[in-house]
Amino acid sequence: STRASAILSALDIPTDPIELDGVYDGEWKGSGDVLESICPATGEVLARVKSASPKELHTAIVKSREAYSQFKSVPAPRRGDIVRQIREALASKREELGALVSLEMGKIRTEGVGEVQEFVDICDYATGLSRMMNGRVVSSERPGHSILEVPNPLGVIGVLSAFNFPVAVYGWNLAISLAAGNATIWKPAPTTPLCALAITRVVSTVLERNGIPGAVAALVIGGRDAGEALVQNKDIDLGMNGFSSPFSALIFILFHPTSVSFTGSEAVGRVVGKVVQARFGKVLLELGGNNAAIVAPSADLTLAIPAVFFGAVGTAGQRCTSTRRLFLHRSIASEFLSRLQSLYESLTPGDPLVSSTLLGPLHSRAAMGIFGAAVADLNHTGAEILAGGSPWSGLETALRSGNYVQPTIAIPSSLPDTQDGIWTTERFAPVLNVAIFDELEEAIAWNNAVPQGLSSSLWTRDLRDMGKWIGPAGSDTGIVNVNVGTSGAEIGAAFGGNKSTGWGRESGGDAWKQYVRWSACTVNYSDAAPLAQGVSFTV
Ligand code: UN1
Repeated sequence: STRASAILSALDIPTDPIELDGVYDGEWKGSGDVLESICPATGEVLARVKSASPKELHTAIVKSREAYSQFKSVPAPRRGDIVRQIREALASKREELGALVSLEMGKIRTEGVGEVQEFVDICDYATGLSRMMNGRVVSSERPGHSILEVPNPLGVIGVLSAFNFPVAVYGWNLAISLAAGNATIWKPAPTTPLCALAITRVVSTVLERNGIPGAVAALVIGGRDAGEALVQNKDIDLGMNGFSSPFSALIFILFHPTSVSFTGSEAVGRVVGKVVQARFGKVLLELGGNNAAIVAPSADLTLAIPAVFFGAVGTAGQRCTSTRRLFLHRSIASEFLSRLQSLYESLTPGDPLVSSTLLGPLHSRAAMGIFGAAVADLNHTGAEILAGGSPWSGLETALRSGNYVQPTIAIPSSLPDTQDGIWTTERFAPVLNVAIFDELEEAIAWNNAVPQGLSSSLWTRDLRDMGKWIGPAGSDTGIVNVNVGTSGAEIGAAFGGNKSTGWGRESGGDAWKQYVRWSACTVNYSDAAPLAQGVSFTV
């Protein structure tokens, strides 16, 4: 369509019906299976992309290893300057890249642009970090000794990212990984190859201009096979012919893998975690969220209602931080729900590229299936459906093949502290389950009653509620907000979740410390060689 070709040509991506190379390791190539990029709003095929063959995957790993050997000796502030140049290059194409995210992933325009902004922000952060990745000097118990904690580059970082944030999540990892002196191999979700191509073009242009080997930021587009090959070091070793370990250290970032069912994300994460751990690699997991918002009696509803609306409906419910559970105090419940319902009723689905659209399509047919199954479960178990409850019909012609569903609010028949899958399973779709509480302690217990532990938010103006919420008897999630929704975290804080979310932390905070190898270096500058703990060992 002209809509698609305008966006692609603004990013110099050929729009002819040719097959695009999906591998970059310093050179562009691709001779594996062909993947299709499908527009979630219209169903049209946007492009065909040649994925990595097993041989190309191995070559990319070898080249990343070589690139790392060179890059690790580049001084960190110089690496930071390269990240700064990537930031400039991304910012100059913010609108174009944002439009591509909307076109291929399906999120609305402002969120597509916001995702590019998130990459820009983390580049700023990593540039600053490149002059601040400091270790400490520790007091030694021995005279004339110093103990230094030294961070050094780690190795090759494998990044497996999901469809829902096809730009920002890679950005978090790339920016910090580069500042830390590593090479990165990216395997994006197979359904968002164009975002990955466009980003890698921007990044590789900067690297090449600076004389840095392109394989410092390698790209291997592929499906499950490529992911497995990356995760299973053993196979790669065999193919590598003589290298003891192509990944001296390896971090795997795993968000919800595409076209895997809702149990899939945790299930696949469990496998990845075990496989990487079995060879003592490093693993960083970001798995499912099942995030709750709690509204206390003192909450300012004019803030809380739109925030819950955005948390549940924004990105069509496909953020790992999306609000999926809502616990309302009995005193405000009916007012809250009727105002929230009116907001839901005001929604009309539209082309995500049109700036007034608030509700775009789900990303894929698989996501439609997840939505359908969630709603069917609610219906079978006698839940009360307050809004939505089916796919969207009566769409304008251009969008009839799009993956549009009605955002849904339900009051399940069970209580949120049961093991009922309606409450305990992450459904990657805009379905919000509601329950009513009388005491804050009860709502906090419900918040903590699920396996996942990513994000949560409390709406209150009572300082005592806040104290409880962020304290030892409070929320057990990795992100704990007060009068701020569950989604939309800034890059400066560490992002990640506890429990079955995988305990990983990315982006800000101390996350960078995982992207380096730490050594405690004891240096003796005295003329004696005393042993620690006063041990004596003289003949
Ligand atoms: C994700 O949903 O996979 O906090 C990442 C947020 C975004 C990142 C979400 N900054 O919602």
